[in-house]
Amino acid sequence: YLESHGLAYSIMIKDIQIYTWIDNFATEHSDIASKIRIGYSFENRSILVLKFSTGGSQRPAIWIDTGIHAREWITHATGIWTARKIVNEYGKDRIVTNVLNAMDIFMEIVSNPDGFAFTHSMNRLWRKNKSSRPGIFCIGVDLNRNWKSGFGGNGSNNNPCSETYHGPSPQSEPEVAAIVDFITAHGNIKALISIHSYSQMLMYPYGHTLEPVSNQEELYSLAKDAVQALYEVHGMEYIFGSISTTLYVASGITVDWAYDSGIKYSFSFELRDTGHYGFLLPAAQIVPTAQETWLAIQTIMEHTLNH
Ligand code: ING
Ligand code: ZN
Repeated sequence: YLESHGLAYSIMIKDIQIYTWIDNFATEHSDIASKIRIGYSFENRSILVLKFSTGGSQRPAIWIDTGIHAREWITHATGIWTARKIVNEYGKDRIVTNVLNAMDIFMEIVSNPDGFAFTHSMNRLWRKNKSSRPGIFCIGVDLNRNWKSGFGGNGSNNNPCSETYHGPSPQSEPEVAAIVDFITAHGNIKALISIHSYSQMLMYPYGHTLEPVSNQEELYSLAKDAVQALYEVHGMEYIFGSISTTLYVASGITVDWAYDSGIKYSFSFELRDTGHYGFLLPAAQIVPTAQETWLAIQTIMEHTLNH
């Protein structure tokens, strides 16, 4: 039994192809990129972060996560494209070079590994993680409702069978706790960009209240500039504003926690499209989506560097 169990386990932790890509990427670009394991998922998959750094220690940093929601495949793909872009442009592109000479960049590409595996094996449209608890029939917590800020409020659900189930308590999910612990221990993250799909939006806190954040005018004008830069690439229109006023009230979300933890540049994207293909965005749109998103990310990174 132990042998077969061990075998099943080793197959399981290797089952996401994208992990092989991350391994190879960190090896091939070891001068500037490295792989950090910040925790384990509910089903014991490694939670990996790529660190881009040109030196220093605990430099101010930018955090980017993709794939918090399993079915939002364009976000993982955009993460991969962006990681490649960062290593290719360092020493060439002015913004990337300036940013990486002073700051580090952290990228968590597979932020919901169990859910991501499940979208490949069983259910392409799975959103939540895969946690289960004794006596609870339904599986999964919405990892964008499990954060401390406004936990359990409007726009989150108490019912474990809901797609927006917030979980039993803040950070109850290992995938969320890993990020909270990492960012808190780091202590010098200046910007956080949490990437979702779809709807073509760039948003900032708050989600859990209609109340404006203290630097809302700055975030508004930065979002405006970022969306304009994005538009100029392929003419895609993104709307922008606070989450609660642009989309809907949502509580316990990543960027609200980040903002309340002192990360004053906290943004969430909703990438392409506006609903025609939705989560099933055709592969032909991966590169154009990543290209335009990159211009917006660069705008946010440069502003963070200069403030
Ligand atoms: N929509 C988001 C959701 O979690 C969102 C909307 C984005 C809320 C960013 C808060 C922050 O409901 C998707 N597509 O996941
Ligand atoms: Zn999402």
